[in-house]
Amino acid sequence: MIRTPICDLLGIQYPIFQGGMAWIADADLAAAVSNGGGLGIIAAGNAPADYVRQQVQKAKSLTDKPFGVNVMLMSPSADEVAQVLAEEKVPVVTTGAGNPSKYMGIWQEAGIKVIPVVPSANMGKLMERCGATAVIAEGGESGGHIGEINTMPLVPQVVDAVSIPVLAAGGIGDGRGIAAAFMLGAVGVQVGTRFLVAKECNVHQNYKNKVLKAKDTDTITTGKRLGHPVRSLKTPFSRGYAKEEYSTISDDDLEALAVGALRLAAVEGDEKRGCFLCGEIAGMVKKEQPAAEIIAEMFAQAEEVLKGASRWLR
Ligand code: TUI
Repeated sequence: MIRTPICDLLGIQYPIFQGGMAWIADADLAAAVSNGGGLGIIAAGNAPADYVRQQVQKAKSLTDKPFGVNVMLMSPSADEVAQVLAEEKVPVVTTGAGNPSKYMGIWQEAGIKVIPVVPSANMGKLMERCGATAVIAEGGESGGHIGEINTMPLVPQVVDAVSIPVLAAGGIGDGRGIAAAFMLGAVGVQVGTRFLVAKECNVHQNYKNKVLKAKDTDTITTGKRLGHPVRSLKTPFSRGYAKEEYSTISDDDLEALAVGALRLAAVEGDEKRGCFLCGEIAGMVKKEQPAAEIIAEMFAQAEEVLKGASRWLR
């Protein structure tokens, strides 16, 4: 069985976090992942603080295992959400799309373990100095908002830069990816895209079907011009946005094009106007299955891979 220091630190069975996917990762998915032995994570995304509190309370009713909440730091509700998480004393907070240092004090006072996503070694160092319990080094292969460096070079450079545990994210879709993350010095992984098709994931069925049908070359990154690159499936929306990005359109009009597109994909399943965030491992996602089964299958494969890894040695 694979156990690493992050398992003891957080009280989880398998060293795997489910990515906090905005508009998608709710209490049902988070509780299923936590009950399956990983760390389930509720995504706050752009949601108001009341919604986040309600989801946290629901997760507490669905699992007695630790779970986390992801704070999307560009959200207009980030301040209120941060306060609610301190009041609710959630076990773990992860953060994305920014620098969470202004909230570290209130979270630490509440006994919360803070695990920020970092896109660079420097950001990892900064988070360690602010008191982070661990960091998630997320490479550009992942879905959603991405940094500039990919997982293979990012993880070892973050590992070398900090003394706290590092989890690897971006491009991890099966047990081979988990084994590779360990080789890079990570103590665990965060996986988003594979959990999109978990039975307990309440995303629209059209979204699941699109991920199940997608192949390796079916994602695209857009949003670089406005400084917020995002990886999503190639769809009429993302292709149209990509075209406009290099047209004479104003920044304001470009930004307006994307408003509401995540909700249209996740909630309405709108295949024309929705933005279907998805990582590069899309082609490795083969079937809908319970979250617990996804976790068990990934770690069984990782163990096999790690046992066989020495076969190339002479
Ligand atoms: O946050 C994510 N992925 C996301 S957030 C999201 S919602 C969204 N909606 C509209 C526009 C943009 C996003 C969808 N997907 N992943 C974690 C992540 N964090 N990736 C990269 C970063 C990051 C980037 C810069 C973390 C810190 C950072 O620091 C910059 C600074 O402030 O110094």
